[in-house]
Amino acid sequence: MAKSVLVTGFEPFGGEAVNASWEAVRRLPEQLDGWTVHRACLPVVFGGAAETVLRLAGELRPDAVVCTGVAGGRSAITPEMIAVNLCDARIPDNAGTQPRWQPIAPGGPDGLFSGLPVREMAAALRAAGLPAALSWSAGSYVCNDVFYRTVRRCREWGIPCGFIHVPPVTALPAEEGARGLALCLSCLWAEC
Ligand code: PCA
Repeated sequence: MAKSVLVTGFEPFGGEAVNASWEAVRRLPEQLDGWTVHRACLPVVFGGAAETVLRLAGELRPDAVVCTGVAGGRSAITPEMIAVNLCDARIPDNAGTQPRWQPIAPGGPDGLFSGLPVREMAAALRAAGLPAALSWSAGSYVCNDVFYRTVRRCREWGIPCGFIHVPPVTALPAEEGARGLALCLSCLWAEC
């Protein structure tokens, strides 16, 4: 059977009309280098976003999971290196919840490294002329929450999982975001 990857973006939040992550993900082809690319748009909701990814992953049984979100203020595509066990929301999520300084998983590890080949991804992006940098922090909002929860579960399942932030569409057009994500996915095949 063809290998597959589940790639997610997010719905808009914080009063924005679009979310660059879903704008990039929805432009990805359904087939890439012989892999099936399953695409999904997640709600910007603490806990609920990760539940959606993990439910889909349970149904689709992909060989890898790559979650993406928009990072306001960044101008480069940034594979995230580490998820932290902390929720601290500057603004409420789309369900109106605003956790402050709370662990995601009480008693869980403080940090979890990405299971993606993040250095290779950043190098591939740069080689293709796209702005790229490694990031040490996905923040403490819903993106980090999804990152932490999905990496933790995917480790149990034995499949690579991680998170990539993209810039807003005003800083990088969605077509370029999609081109960048496709390049990142190409780095994954060697890992699966
Ligand atoms: N970015 C937010 C949540 C959803 C998104 O696209 C974040 O960085 O946490």
